[in-house]
Amino acid sequence: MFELMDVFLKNDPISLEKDILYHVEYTVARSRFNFDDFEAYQALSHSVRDRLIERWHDTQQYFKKKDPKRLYFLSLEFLMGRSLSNSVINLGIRDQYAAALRQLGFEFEVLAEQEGDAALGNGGLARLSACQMDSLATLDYPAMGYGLRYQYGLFRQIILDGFQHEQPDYWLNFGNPWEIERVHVSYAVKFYGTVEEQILNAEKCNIWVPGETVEAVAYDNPIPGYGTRNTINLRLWAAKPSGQYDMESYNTGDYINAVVNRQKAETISNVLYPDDRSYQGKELRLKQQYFFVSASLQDIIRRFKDVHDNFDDFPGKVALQLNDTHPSLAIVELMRVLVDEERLGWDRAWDIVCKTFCFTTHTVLPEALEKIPVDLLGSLLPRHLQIIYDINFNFVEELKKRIGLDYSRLSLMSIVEEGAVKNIRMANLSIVCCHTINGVSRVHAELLKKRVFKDFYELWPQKFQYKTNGVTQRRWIVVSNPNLCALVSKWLGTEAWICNVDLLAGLQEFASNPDLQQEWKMVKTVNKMRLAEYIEAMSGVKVSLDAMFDVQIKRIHEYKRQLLNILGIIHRYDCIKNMEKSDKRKVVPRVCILGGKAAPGYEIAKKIIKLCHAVAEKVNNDADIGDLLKLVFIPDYNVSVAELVIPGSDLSQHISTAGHEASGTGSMKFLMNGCLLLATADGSTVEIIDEIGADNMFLFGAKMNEVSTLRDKGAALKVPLQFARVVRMVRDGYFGFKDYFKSLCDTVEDGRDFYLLGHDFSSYLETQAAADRAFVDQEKWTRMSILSTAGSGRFSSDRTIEEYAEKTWGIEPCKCPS
Ligand code: 26M
Repeated sequence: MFELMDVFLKNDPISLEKDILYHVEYTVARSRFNFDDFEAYQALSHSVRDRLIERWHDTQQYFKKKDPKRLYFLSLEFLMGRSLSNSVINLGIRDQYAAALRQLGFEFEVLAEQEGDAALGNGGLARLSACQMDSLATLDYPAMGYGLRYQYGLFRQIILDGFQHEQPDYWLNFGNPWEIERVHVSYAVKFYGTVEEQILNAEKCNIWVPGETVEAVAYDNPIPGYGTRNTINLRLWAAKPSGQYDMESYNTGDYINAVVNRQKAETISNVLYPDDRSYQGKELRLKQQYFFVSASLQDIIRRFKDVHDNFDDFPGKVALQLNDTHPSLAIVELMRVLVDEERLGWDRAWDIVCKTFCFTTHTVLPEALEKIPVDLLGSLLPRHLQIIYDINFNFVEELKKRIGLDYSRLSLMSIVEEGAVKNIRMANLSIVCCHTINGVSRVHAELLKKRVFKDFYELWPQKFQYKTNGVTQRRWIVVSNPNLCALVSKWLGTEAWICNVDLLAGLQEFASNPDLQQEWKMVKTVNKMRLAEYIEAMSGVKVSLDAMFDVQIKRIHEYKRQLLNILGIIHRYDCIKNMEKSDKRKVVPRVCILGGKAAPGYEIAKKIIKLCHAVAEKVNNDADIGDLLKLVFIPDYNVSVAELVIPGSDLSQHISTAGHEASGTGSMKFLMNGCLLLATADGSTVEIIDEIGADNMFLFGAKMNEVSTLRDKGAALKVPLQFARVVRMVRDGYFGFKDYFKSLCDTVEDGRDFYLLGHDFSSYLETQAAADRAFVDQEKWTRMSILSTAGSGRFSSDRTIEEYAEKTWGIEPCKCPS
């Protein structure tokens, strides 16, 4: 018999070296005497995978034994990025692996670059899920994530002649060592069909007779915590043809067609939908949502029933978190299972559902709230539509008792939107059925209460909360900025901040210390060098390390105002062009860096990308300008590009029109890395000001309470001459493509400037000038930079997750013994 410890893998460099060679030979099937970087990466990651699996098994066993209340995090999107570095750092064996690889003639960093990103998400919401999974694991919470295993992640952006083109991201091409296929964990998911009235035990009831079955197969992705044995599970579902054959078509001899049709089932999990906030009613998207929700709930209910036989215990053992409304059909599905299958009766089922679900919304735009056409839902999920109608009937009856027959309010709050096309309002459904509705920042919560969900807030004020977003310092400092990590640990005399990021505040007392300042600048310069090399390789543009690296990286959207940034760059270019030679010496050199994807159907966003390239073409090739101004667009922005760009930037821009960014999490990553922020008072920026003080950042622009008055002024709104001048340059074809840019210019002129670029332009330029002045004073700048990192503690996802655990989910840590 083995002693338990015998099966544990050893982590000293010699054992790791042997283990890597084992995987070269037997997993990758290459000769252990001859393998390249990619093969070495594959072997290395399989070796890490083994260690993850060990901890993962122990954690799942321990959770099972302890049977605590668990959190299930349902999200259609997870932007995990790369796993290798993160895993070995969280496992605490990075140095041992690096030593083992050196013996084999490889460098850890080089192999880490071989990995592609797991990009199963669009942007903020999806990366937030990934950061939160890291915190859930690190803080030992008994939690599990559920999502979809898309075969194609977010499209790859390629730029041809300055235009964005989309290419498929077939990320599984070279295998994925970070997942474990669970062929035996699979569930049948049903669609279409009819609802039949039946009599069961002398009771009339509605029974769904589905028409199509697809199989959901589990793929488990272990998520290791930092400094703990706990390794939680991210379970992603893939669609496979069902094992239930349609004998009819096989018997009629149409074998080929029968096989081809079965194969169509797989399309459900084929591709991630790019974020299109004004999208409505795509059948495949709805199928994805239900497929994922149904499989997850079957899994959760099976786990519950393994130990419990009374559903009244369900809310005490299960918290279900809806990441936006995308998984909100889970509410209806749980009702259906409890009423139709478990036969609990409506009232008991309703009580359980309401105590189990909570919902977080990630938007402020009412037009971005998800709606599903009734016809579509009725054909795909007929029984679910009935249940929604029943929920709505009860809700509206209740509401009438509370507010009387105020029909306009009743119709606004109804889950069913009447009109030419009848829709189900998924946000209303979620609010009615969840015990808690969370916003993602303080001001977001205010907007939800005062505007977006005002009527619901008046009805149920106690349901509304907020948890300001956070990001994980493990990925955004430890993995991506190892030099800063080492420096911070040296000055704080401890690595404890990696799990308790509030300790970063300890840097405040050294903010003016010349030695720290010197070392701090050194770290920044080394990171800027890496970024400069990348920029040159990607775009051929050589940039000076003395210049201020000014960065805006995020999805391209009008409200995020990349256009304001570009118009500001045109203004800067124009000023330098018209300067006396002697004045040019005073110009603070800048490298302006933009990156981000535009949704494929979002024309204006695509034009912004093209404008950026057109301006870059002119500016970068102008001999009068030289190193004083460079503009680079980094193609195919994703998580691993962010890991490279953020540590190497001096200044970052978060310049959405006030009242439009629910939170914003990019700013927090820059803040942690000591990059100064140039920002509007929007979303989480307002809270960053509270932490580091307005003097340590560059703020500008209309305030949230001014926006609607300014908008109402329309064409009467005063706009500075400089603004008119730069827009005119674009209009007149100074950067070429005159006709193409016309509609883009139209969005910001003649009273149509919805996002107030014209109004905010002067204060934007003034603030940019203030940033220039601060940069010249390197001592002041470095002090501000240190204070940014020192003040970033509140923006750790550890804090967010602890708040959720305590105030929303009611779960407690469950630490697997080491
Ligand atoms: C919609 C329809 C069809 C396909 C995809 C979508 C869709 C996908 C993602 C719509 C919105 C999606 O994400 C919204 C989002 O990322 N919101 C951001 O969430 C962050 C985390 O809370 C916040 O920091 C950002 O402010 C917010 O914009």
